[in-house]
Amino acid sequence: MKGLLGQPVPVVAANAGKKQGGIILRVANAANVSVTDPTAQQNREGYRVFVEQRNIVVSGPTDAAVLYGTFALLRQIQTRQPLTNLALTSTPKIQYRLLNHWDNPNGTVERGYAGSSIWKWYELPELLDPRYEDYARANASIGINGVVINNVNASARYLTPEYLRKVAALAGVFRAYGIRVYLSVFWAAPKTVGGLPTSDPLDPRVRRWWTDKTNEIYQTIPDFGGFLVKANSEGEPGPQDYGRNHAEGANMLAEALGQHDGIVMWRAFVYKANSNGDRFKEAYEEFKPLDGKFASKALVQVKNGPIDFQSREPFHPLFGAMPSTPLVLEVQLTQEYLGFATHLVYLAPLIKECLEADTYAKGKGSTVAKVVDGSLDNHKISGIAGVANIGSDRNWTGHPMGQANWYSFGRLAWDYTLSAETIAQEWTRMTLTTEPQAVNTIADVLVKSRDIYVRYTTPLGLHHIMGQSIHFGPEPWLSKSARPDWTAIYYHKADSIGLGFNRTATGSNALALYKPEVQKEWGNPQTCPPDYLLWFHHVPWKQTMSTGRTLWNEICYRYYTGVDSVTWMQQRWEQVKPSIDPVLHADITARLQIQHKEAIWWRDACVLYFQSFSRQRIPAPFTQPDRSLEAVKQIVDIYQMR
Ligand code: GCV
Repeated sequence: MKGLLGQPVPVVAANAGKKQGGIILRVANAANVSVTDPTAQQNREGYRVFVEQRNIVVSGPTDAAVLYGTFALLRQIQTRQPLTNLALTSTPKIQYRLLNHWDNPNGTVERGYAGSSIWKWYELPELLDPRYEDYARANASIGINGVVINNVNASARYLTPEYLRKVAALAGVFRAYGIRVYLSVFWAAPKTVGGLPTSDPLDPRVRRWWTDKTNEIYQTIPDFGGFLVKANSEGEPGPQDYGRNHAEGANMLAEALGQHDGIVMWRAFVYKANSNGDRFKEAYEEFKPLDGKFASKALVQVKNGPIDFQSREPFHPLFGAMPSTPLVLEVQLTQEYLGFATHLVYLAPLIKECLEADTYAKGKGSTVAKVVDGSLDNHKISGIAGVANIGSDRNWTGHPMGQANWYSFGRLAWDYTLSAETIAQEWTRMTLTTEPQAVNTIADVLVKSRDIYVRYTTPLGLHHIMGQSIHFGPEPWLSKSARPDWTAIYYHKADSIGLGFNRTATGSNALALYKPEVQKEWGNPQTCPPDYLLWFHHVPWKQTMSTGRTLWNEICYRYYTGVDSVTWMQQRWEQVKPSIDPVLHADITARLQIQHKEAIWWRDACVLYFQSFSRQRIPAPFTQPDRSLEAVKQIVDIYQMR
C-alpha cells in the first residue's frame, strides 16, 4: 500500500479490534457473504470488498477468499479506479483454475520459450528459490488455485519418495496463496517405479500400488490436488496397452484417490496414426462412447480445438457431446504455434472465441463456457487449464507481453465474461503505464494481435502448415514425416483446383460431429465464417468469396495485409515510447522487428508455395516476393538444422 499510495495504510484482521481509516481483512461466516453462484466450493473463494464507516473491508468465507479480495482491492488501486463507495463482489465461475507446466526433471520445458524450468529439482527440498513465492503470489493475484508442476509426457520419478519431498516443499510455499499442487503421472509407473510386471488398471496389484502411492502422497502433501494423465497419446503408455479404455484407467486413479480431496484430469488429446482417417475426429470417436462411464472424481481435459492449439481452430466437437462428464478446457499459453517468444500475440481473444462458441448441445446459447463451468449439465465440479508460458527468464515469459497471456488466462478462468479489451487495459495499467492514451494504444494492439498473426501465417482456416517438429516458421510443402498427420499437405490439400480440407459429407465428414445448427452454418461455404473456411472446405482458387475477391486473391490479400499490420503494430509501439520504461520499450521494439521479418518469411513461403498450385499472379497492389520458393525453403532448412 505504501508503494502504491506513498503512505502506509493500517491493515488489520477483523478480530484485532476496530480501527478507523484502514483496511480490515475479515474472514466472515459464509452466510454473511453475498455470493450468487450455487457451487459451494466456488462460494468459498468469493469475496466482497466494501466501505464500512471509514474503513475498507475485505471479506470472504475463507482465507483464500480474503486473499482474492485483497488482490481485487490492489487491482482497483493500481489501475486507479475510485475507492469511494467501493463495492466489489465476485465469485469464480470455474472451480479448478490450473496452470499446467510441461516442465521436465532435467530442467527443460517442453515447448517452453522463456528459459528453463523455474523448479530447481537439484536444490529442493532444502533450498527454496524466492521466485517460488513470487510465482505463487502472481498466480493468486489472478485467481489461479492449482498447478500441475510437471510435463504430461511425464517422468515416473516424481512418484518416488525423494521427489515427493521436493514437491511437498513447493506445496508448502504455495499453500498460503491458495494454490494446490497436482502431478502428471506416467502410466507405466507401477512397472518402472513399483517393480510390478504390469500396469494394467484392472490388475489388483496395480490398483493396490496406486492406492498405496496416493496415500503416501497425501501423507507428504495433505492438500495434494490430484492427477493429470496423458495416456495412449503420442507414444505415451496407457490402459489401452492392456486392452482397457480411458474410463477404466481414469476410474482406477479415482478409486486410488478414495476419500482424499483430489481429482483426476484425463486428457482427450489422442489420435492414432491413421492415413485414411481424419485426425480431427479421433478424440471424439474414442471419448464420446465413454460418456457416463467416468467416476465422479474424473474429469476429461479437452484442448480448445480438435487438432492441436493452432492459431485458430473451431471449438473441439467433444464440447457439448459428453453431457455426463465434466470437461476441463485446456488452452495453451506457451506460444508453440503462435510465434514462440518473438511474436506479440495476446491470447485472450482466442480463449474467449472458444468459450463463447455455441455448441447448440441444449439449443441456442449452449456455449463452451457453459459446458466448462458445469452449468449446462449441472456438474458439481468444473475446471480450466492453461499450459504455462513461464520459465526462468528474468521477465518470466520470454516476450514481456507474454505476461499478458498468463494474466488474462487467470482472469478469464475466474470470470470468462470479462472482455479481452478490459483485461488488456487492466494488465497494461498494472504492468506498463497508466498514461490513458498509451493504455488505449497498447490495449488496441494487444486485442488485434492474434488476428494479425493468423493473417500472416494461416488465414482463412489454414492449419498445421508450420515447420516440422520445432513448430516454428512456415513449411507448407512438408510432405513426409513419421506420420501422415504430422505433414502439412495432409491438412491444406492444395492442388490445381483449390485449397482446404473437405470435412463435409463428401469428404471426411468431421462436420457431422457437431450439432445440426453448427453443421448447417459451417457446412455451406457461403455461410461458413471465412475464418474457418479451409478447415471444412476444399475451395476452388477462382471461387468468389463473400468479400468479393477470389480465394486466391483473398489469400494474398490476407498474407500481405497481415505483414502490413505488423508494421502498424511497430508504429503504434513507437508512439507510446514516452510512457514506457526505456529498457522494456527497446526490448519489445526489437522483438517487433523480428516479428516483422518473420511475418514476411511466412508470407513469402506461403504465397510462393500456394502459387505453384493456383498458377496465378499476385494481385495488385501487392507485388511478387523478391525471392524464389527455393530460397525461402532454404531458410526453413537452415532454421531446422541441428
Ligand atoms: C506435451 C503437441 C505438442 C507436444 C505436447 C502435446 C500434448 O503435440 O507438440 O509437445 O506434448 O501437444 O499436448 O500432449
